Amino acid sequence: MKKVTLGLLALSCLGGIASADAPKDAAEQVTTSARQPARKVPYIPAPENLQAREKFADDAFGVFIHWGIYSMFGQGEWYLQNCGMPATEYAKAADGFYPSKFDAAEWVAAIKDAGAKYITITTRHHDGFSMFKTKESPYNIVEATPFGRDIIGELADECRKQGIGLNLYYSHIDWTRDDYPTGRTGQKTGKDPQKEDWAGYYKFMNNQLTELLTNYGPVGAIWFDGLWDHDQDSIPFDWQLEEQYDLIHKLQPATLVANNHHCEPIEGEDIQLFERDLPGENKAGLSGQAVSQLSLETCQTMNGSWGYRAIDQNYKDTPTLIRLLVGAAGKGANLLLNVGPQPSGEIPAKAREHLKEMGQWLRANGETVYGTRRGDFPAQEWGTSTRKGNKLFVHVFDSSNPTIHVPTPRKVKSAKEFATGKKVKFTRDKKRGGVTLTLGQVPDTIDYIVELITD
Ligand code: H79
Repeated sequence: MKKVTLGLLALSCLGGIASADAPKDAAEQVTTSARQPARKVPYIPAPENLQAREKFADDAFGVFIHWGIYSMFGQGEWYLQNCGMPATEYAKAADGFYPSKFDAAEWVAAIKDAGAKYITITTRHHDGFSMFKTKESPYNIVEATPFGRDIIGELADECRKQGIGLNLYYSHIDWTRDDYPTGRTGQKTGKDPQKEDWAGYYKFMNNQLTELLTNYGPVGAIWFDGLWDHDQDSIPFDWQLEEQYDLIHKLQPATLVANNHHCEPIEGEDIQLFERDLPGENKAGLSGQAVSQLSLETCQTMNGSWGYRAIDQNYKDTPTLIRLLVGAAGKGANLLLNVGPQPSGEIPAKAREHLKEMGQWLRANGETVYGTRRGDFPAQEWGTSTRKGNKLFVHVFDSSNPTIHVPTPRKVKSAKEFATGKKVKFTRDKKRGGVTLTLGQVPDTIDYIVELITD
């Protein structure tokens, strides 16, 4: 295995796991660091890539899909590792994978109706099972299941037909292949340590990435996950990201490279990801990293699980999800909201219901979310703000106070209720700066929106 000790870019990012949903062995405070070598050749994003970043930020809302043979066990996507069973036993599930109700057209229609502008789907998660047609391993949906269909291909076609984007999740970890050098996770799956071969595994990944970026039309983003598997190696593990990122950008210059390493962005990445927390917040313990100037995305579960977990019916209600989306937009971040389809191929009914309600809300209020950038100030106890040109949308989640202070540094010219166009009284706050809005008696709503015109 190639080990690099020179030219290390030490990125310190502290992450303590506090979430009840985090893997069991992650209960203690941990330190993670990307510790990857600096690039040899500086990364200069192509013009179409820069454009894609803006389009990505405009899109504001995507739906994440975790689906694989793990869904059949109904215990989340980490089941192979958490259960500690041999990968050979786990793999037997593939023989029974027949999602008789899978319909790409239905998925895409439901997701589009929710107001999401793109889908990010797991093409291969840490279990190592490929959900697409690949020549690189027989352990894939077309060859190893009776279903035999390339669901990534079907989804790609439908996304194109219905006019939404497709991003592809790709795991850096593999708990099944012998050639993947085992890290902090997946130590009990029976891989043969004698057969670890980083060079071989790296080639395998790059060949699969080439398939993904060649066979399915335009790919919005490649969404990596798992770098943290080797963040505590005594000799920093070199994932050879420069060559891998360059390969992606060479195959599709507009494809955004994203990596869920929980650290500050590494050169060559086009967007910055946050897991289970809004940028700058760290309640779940995976997001202590500084917020960069890149376009941002926060992924979050609709209940508490990524892959289908039968016992987890603990869904966030629709107002919470809408405020999450608006709260993300207020910080300049997209929300990537997860669903975990069932073994049948259906999206759970509760998730469908919430998506539908989000769509209803977005059809009325989407103008204050899509195409906006972060607001003029950090989130306030009453809510947040988003900006589009000279419009500042003030989003009031808690309207129990008849007046609120809006600390914008810009001069406010007018204020009106977004829903009705009715004028809203505002006075300049000479002491604190910004303006005070007099809301009066406001109906209890998910998000009371005031539109300010500023200079
Ligand atoms: O795909 C979903 C999850 O399966 C994956 N990312 C999302 C999008 C994910 N896996 N683990 N986590 C998220 C939480 C990370 C836990 C970690 Fe650790 C804590 C990584 C490093 C420290 C636990 C302890 C796992 C490895 C060591």
